[in-house]
Amino acid sequence: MNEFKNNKTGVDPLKMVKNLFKKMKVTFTFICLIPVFLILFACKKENTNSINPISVITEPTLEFETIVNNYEIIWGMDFLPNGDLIFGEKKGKLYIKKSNSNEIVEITGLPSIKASGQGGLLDVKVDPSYKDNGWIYISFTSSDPSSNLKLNRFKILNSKIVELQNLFTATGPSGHNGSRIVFDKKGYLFLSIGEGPSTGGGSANTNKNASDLNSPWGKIHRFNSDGSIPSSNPSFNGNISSIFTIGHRNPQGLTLNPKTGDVWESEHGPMGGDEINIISAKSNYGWPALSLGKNYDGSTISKNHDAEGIQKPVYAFIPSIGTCGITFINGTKFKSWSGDLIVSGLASQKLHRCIVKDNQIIKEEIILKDSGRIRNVIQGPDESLYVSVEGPGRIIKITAR
Ligand SMILES: [Ca+2]
Repeated sequence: MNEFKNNKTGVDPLKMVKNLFKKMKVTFTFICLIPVFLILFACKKENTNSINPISVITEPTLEFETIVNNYEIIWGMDFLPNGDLIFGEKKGKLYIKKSNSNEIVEITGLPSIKASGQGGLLDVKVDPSYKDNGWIYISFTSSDPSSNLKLNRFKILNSKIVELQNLFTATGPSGHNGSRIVFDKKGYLFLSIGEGPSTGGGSANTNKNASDLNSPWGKIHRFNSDGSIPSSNPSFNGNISSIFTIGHRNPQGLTLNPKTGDVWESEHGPMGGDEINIISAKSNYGWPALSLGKNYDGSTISKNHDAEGIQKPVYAFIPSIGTCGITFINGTKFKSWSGDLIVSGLASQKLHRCIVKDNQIIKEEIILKDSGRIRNVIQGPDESLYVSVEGPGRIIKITAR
């Protein structure tokens, strides 16, 4: 206002010079402050960059790719050391998919397999020392009259099975068969076997196989890789020295926890009460006396899963999801998911990620859904997940980025 007035009156040049200097001083101060603002802005941006990746890298980005398609139910699958994927169809066929190509070769010469109900060619497992010994293991229901469940091993020469050996036979009628094969870090072979013919639990149960120490059914067995019995196996008061744990209903999932070295198991409950268990020697897991589920007629099996000397499940799915193959996430590619348990769901038709902390499952979320019944999941040597889905039988590869 004064300036305007002074210009109007046109007097006092000294005051005008003073004002000019004052203006220049303000402008100069502003120009000097620009780099300071720029530095402050740059620092702020740098801080943001250093924080953002922390939240970004905790979750992987997933890519899904179907690598095997239009097969029957793919029950068992495993990787050979050269990266080839060996997988079986429940109806009794075995194949190898070559690594880095779409070529799939049928392996001939399987033993005689009876595929009906839940039976057929079940799990397929490659020996941890395959490079040295070439052994591959399968579990299956045999076509002999008593529908025995068998554990065989063999080698493959020119796409044909050779040196076939029977390591174990569970005599008696099958039904709930299990059955998974897993090796622990010490090289012991674990085989899960279901209770056999399905009945209810609790007072409705007429099938006591799972608690019968002279029945191979409803148990988890432990062998040396040649089928002999480890001298450190627990001693039950029965006549089957391969029995490691008892009281299992239908354990269709078995996997090694790479961090702890424990074997983890999944088994089907009846209506509700699908279980995740940690397998420890000479333990009883409760079936048929105890279950968190109900019988199919709605009757109660037990009030809870608490009883002296009985192992409680680490986790129970209520309602049932139809637990089948399970695997732990190992390595670094799945980032914060490392150490979590991936559980396939037949009835849920979902792939469940179970967040594990201190040997407990603290949270559950879904990775894949509405794609068909999920039969099995394994982690490959490339750390990707390989998921067997039904209808039609296919293998979906899940890669983490
Ligand atoms: Ca149980």
